[in-house]
Amino acid sequence: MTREPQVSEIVQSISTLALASPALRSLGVVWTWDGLDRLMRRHAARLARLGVQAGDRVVVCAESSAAHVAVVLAHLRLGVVHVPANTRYGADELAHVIGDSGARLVLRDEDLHALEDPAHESIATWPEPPSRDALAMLIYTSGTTGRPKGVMLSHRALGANLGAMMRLWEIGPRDRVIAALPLFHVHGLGLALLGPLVAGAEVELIPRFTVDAVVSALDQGATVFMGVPTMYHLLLERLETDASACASLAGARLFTAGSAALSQRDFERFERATGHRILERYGMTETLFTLSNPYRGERRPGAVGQPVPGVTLRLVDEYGADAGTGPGEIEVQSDGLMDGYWGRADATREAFRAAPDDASTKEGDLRGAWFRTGDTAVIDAGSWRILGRTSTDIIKSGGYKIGAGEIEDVLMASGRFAECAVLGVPDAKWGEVVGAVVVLREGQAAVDAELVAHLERHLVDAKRPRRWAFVEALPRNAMGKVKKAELRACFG
Ligand code: MCA
Ligand code: AMP
Repeated sequence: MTREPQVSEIVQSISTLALASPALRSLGVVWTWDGLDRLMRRHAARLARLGVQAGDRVVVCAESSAAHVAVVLAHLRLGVVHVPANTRYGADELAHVIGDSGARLVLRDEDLHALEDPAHESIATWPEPPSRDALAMLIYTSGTTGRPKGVMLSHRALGANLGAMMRLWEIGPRDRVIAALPLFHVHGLGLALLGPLVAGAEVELIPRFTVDAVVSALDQGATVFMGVPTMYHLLLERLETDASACASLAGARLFTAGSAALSQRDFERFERATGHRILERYGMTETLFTLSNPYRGERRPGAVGQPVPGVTLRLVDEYGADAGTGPGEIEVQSDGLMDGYWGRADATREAFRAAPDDASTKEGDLRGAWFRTGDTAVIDAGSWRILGRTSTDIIKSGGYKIGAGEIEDVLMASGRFAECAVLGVPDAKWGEVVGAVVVLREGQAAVDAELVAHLERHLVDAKRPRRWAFVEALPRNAMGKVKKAELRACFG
């Protein structure tokens, strides 16, 4: 049983932690809670001057920095809804997030750095903290079709789930946790930054992941590293030729992986190089973190462990009937669950299966309903194993979730193709890369500079096709649906 946090643990802790103790390291500078609190108060004063109130959405599209962290904390403290955006978005993708969220304000790097100016006005007292049911964040995530949707995360969900994760992994004041993941997804923002800060750990911010920066932070006393499998793959390229880097990593306390499947091979290579068995866990923006290998106990390669405290999981077959130990689709009930997709009651309803004894599940009241993850798993000797996605339309590349539909729309809008299909192509470094199978319209050129420019304008780096296959026609079933599984063969 987990305890219900009274008010969001995050907000509560921030208001009592304004101490002289170190909270954050960033680019060689150590920030105490006092120092962060000063930046937070300056940001609160700016929001008040601009008339931004609790419940308003503020988009932050900026690199990781101490000022960025202070802005996140101020938003949580004030009840302003934090909406982080991918820093590499093009104008189009950013405009979608701003427009869809109805943002009152958009903050870029220069706005954040202005907070470091001591001449900036500041607030003297904080207002009442928001209620635990208040919306804390909107995090944009891709689905099978259309543009990314805003996942509504409440203070209650974040406080309960991040608190449970920190207790499970025994993260606390003795730790210095590396946050090298981007701050626009829940892995970096929630698990690597907010959870550890609230648990009293120090966080070392690495604005852009590089192997050098991570090795050096671990060499200088960082104790915990959280990464996506691609980061481990990149670290391993160094570790296997650099004994001193291995020694720097060997001294750490904990390495965790998630956001995509960690290969058994990389798990074993990492153990050989550093003596550490990477602790793999599983989660989703909509549910936060739901399965984890144990901190004390056997960490199994290729498995994601057991349900996190506060989370109930089940496996179901294609009709929604209990599938026992599987294989089946994972469905989730959890105190870390989202409140739905922002402005998308239709998509929210589709994402949940009402519990049999709660057929009257109302919009906005999702208690008792099961969230359908779209991930297939099996329970093997007490440990859950993710087998893959139920849909070929979701791709995971470098830990980023990518919807095939959004890319197909951009490809068709180029006017080059009669038809196209996008799917994930397995890749040792990225997990998957985006593959496009296309039928050229008559007289159209294949991939040239103009098409590349079109893709760069509309799609962030990770979403751009890396592999192309040109075919005469796409294979379709009797219903006219493209048989994507068959297209895998196009890429050998
Ligand atoms: C970049 N490149 C790629 C991709 N991305 N190629 C193929 N596929 C890709 N996805 C190319 C670039 O074009 C460039 O090529 C070269 O690789 C280096 O690019 P760069 O951006 O510098 O790469 P990097 O900085 O090394 O990025 C790798 C990374 C990054 C640090 C692993 O992908 C990353 O931060 N991933 C984390 C995503 C994340 O936070 N996911 C959490 C979602 P060229 O050299 O030719 O220009 S939350 C979630 O999933 C749930 C809740 C959970 O459970 O956690
Ligand atoms: P996101 O929407 O970015 O939150 O990504 C959520 C998805 O990431 C899940 O639905 C899974 O498909 C995938 N994922 C997260 N952790 C793991 C893991 N440990 N193994 C396999 N897939 C994972």
